[in-house]
Amino acid sequence: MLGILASRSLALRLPDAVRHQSAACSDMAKFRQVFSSAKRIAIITGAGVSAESGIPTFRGPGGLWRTWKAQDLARPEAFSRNPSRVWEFYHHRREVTLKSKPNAAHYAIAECEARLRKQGRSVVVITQNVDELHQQAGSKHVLEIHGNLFKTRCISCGSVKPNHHSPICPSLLGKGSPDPESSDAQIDASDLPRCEEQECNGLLRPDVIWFGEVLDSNVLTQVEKELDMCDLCLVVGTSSIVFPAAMFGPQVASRGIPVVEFNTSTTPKTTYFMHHISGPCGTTLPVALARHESEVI
Ligand code: BJW
Ligand code: ZN
Repeated sequence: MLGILASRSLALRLPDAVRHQSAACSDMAKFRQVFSSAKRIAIITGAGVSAESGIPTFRGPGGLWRTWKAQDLARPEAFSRNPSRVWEFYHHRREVTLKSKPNAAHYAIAECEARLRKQGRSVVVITQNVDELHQQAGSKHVLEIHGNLFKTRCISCGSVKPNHHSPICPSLLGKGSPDPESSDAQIDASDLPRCEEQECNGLLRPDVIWFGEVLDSNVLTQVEKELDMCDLCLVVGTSSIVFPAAMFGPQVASRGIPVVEFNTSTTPKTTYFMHHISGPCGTTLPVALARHESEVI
């Protein structure tokens, strides 16, 4: 009794940062407990997982390109109106991403998947990211719900092709500076990336999902299946404000399944989840997903 009173009065006197830290520690301990018995783990990721690889998040520092927010450029109307500007934006992001490497969070997820597979358990990554860093880290089961920066789609014939060229076309060489003082390169559409299918020559666009566009129905069907089957769900480095991904975690939580958020901040969905583990996921995930003492292999 005295012990409880003492720890309560101590907690009252603790500065906020220390109190949050101790809450985070106990959430980590609780996470490790549910993790040890989970058989099917779904990991939903967002831009925060790649932040420590040097790729700016959409809504954090460095999220503006020149004076535009992602939602100004990542939409079909922006591409119809000014394909040159939108290609400059994507060319810049492709170049930044090509120079980036997976970080400790990507590796922790990939290593966890490989280890658990040997135990007859599974991990699926449901990512909003378009940077391929999960695959580069070694994750095998990845569902890319917002497409891929290194694939192009022809707006005439629909052909989708992988493309890692740097630059993607000669006219974009040296273009795409994010500096707000830079002006548009105003590249003629005939010099932007074009389709190489026989006799097509249609304009190519990045094979990503823009605002107002529907997600690939095959991918969504697989996502639904995984969300229905999982017995533990992690929501990592996403602001949880873009639909439909914003609802994936709450949807799993509504089945009574533990959902744990890993983020540097709380989000509008934090209150739906069983635990929130605060901090950069390059630090928290390696601890969270490390081999548990109960694992036999
Ligand atoms: C860290 C960290 C560290 C940082 N460690 N954490 C229902 C209601 C209202 C609106 C809609 C609705 N349904 C559909 C809509 C419209 C729209 C939408 O959601 N709008 C909202 C803004 C309200 N959705 C759509 O249009 C979607 N389509 C759709 O639903 O079709 C049907 C339909 C259409 C229209 C009407 C109704 C139905 C398509 C969405 C496509 C999103 N596309 C983009 C661009 C992809 C291509 C590209 O990369 O250019 O996807 S937008 C951008 O946001 C990108 C991201 O994947 C997505 C999510 O961002 P994310 O990953 O969460 O990043 P941030 O920056 O927001 O957050 C980073 C987080 O990390 C933060 O929380 C940090 O704290 C944290 N962090 N460092 C841990 N080290
Ligand atoms: Zn074509």
